[in-house]
Amino acid sequence: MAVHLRKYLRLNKLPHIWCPGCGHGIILNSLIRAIDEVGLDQEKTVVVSGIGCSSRATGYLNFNTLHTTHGRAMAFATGVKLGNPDLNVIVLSGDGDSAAIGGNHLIHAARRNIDITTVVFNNNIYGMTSGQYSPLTPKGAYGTTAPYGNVDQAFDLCDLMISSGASYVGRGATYHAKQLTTLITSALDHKGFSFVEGISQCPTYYGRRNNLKTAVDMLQWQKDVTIKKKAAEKLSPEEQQEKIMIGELHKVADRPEYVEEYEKVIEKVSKKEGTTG
Ligand SMILES: Cc1ncc(C[n+]2csc(CCOP(=O)(O)OP(=O)(O)O)c2C)c(N)n1
Ligand code: SF4
Repeated sequence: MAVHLRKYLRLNKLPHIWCPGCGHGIILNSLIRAIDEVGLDQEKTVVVSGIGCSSRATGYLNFNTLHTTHGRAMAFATGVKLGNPDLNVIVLSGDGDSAAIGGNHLIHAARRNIDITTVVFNNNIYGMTSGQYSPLTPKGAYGTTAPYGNVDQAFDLCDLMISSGASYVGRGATYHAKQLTTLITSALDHKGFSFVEGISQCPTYYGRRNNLKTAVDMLQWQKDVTIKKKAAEKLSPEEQQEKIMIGELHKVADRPEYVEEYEKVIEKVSKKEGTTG
């Protein structure tokens, strides 16, 4: 890692505990580079995570960090942002953490368009608890709780975020680490709820069960299956079904932001009650 980026890490917490070949470190690297690019003030930045391999990231980041309970990162983050709107608030979460137990918090944060940036580390599985299937495990894929193939239809979490009201949505992958950095940079720059899904690899649990035995196999799979948004637009709907679209998927600049809306109400009521000058 470049020397000037070391200040963003708690070096005394390293080496990290992620398995060899895990993609989560690549997403952390992209996040750090994006934070540096945007020039966020370390003292004014709060990073919140839930529980899971992905959520270990807050342990390594040298910011104000909250490692909260499973699925509740967004609820804590919403409280932090409303308590002090001057803070930059970032949520880091796994696909299980954000889309299963934390699913309601996530869609309501998007609905409110609160100025929080969320990065979901999507390894398609519950990594920390040894490979149970998650809402993002593809139909037919294997997990410890899907030994004969998952029968559930997976969420497209980016589509869910767009329809819930998120004003910035992007999807990247660890294979395309530079693009992932660019997406997180744009998300951090964006005012309103910004969401980036980072496709990550878990060779230990997802890979081994799905005939992708090594991290290299998993990265090759990402390379084969992902397609940039512009290129995808040239494909038929059937061909698109076979691919995972990456890039900036959605951006609107004019949706009212939640904290600002909330503050307008406070100002109006304060004037009425005569509690402001
Ligand atoms: C309330 C509660 N339920 C279940 C658990 C057990 N648990 C810990 S991590 C985890 C899943 C993590 O998976 P994911 O969010 O996909 O992240 P990953 O580990 O794959 O990065 C679960 C179910 C818990 N800690 N708390
Ligand atoms: S179990 Fe999977 S997600 Fe967790 S650290 Fe290992 S490779 Fe990464």
